[in-house]
Amino acid sequence: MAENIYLNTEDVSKMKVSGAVQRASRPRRWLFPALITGVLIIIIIIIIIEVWLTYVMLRNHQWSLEQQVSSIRNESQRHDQSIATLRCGIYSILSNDSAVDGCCPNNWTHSGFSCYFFSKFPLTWNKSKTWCENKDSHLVKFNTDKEWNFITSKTSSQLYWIGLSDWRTGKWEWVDQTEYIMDSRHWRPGQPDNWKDHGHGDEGEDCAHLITNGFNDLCCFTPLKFICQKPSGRP
Ligand SMILES: [Ca+2]
Ligand SMILES: [Ca+2]
Repeated sequence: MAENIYLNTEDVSKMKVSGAVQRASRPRRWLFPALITGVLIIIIIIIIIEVWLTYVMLRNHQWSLEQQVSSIRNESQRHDQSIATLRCGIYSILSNDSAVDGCCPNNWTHSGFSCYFFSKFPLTWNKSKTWCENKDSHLVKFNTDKEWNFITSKTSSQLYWIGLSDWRTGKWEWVDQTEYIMDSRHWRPGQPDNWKDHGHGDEGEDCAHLITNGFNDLCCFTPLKFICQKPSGRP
């Protein structure tokens, strides 16, 4: 009997010790998962910060490159203008005619610092662009109100491709990839509408043309007349 009492006391003692060990080890069971979770959270935060810093760095780099491209483009335009002026001066001397009208080629119209070609034949927007480039010019850009008034006075209600599109980036830009700042006064009511039922694939309308004092976006594959522009030799 005494032995049983002794054994029971011993068991109770062991159970107390076991309980104490379990209570002592319970925090350790949570410690490892908590540590892993903490480390993972820190790693995720570091990755997010690195991705964000890389994004900011790339954006700054892109902005810097765009500024350089813009600067080079402006320099190129000034260069083209200087060449046109020089060529016009030489032509004036050789022809002994000081009143050469802007030194524009035959069938081109002079206004301000530009020569304009109003085509009498239709091409798609891309072919129009290439046609102009082959004549050392580009599809027309509208830089000033004076230019707008001159060109719209010449085109009346006819449709002409101009150097404006959104097929490359989804944003409207000039043909030399310079930014176009949306001016709703120059667009026909409700345009641009990117209409998609034109039957030339799933793309919307990505090229702009001029019609009766306003722009409309149209499927680029549509053949239209077009307007080219290049620097004149003198204003
Ligand atoms: Ca479009
Ligand atoms: Ca449209």
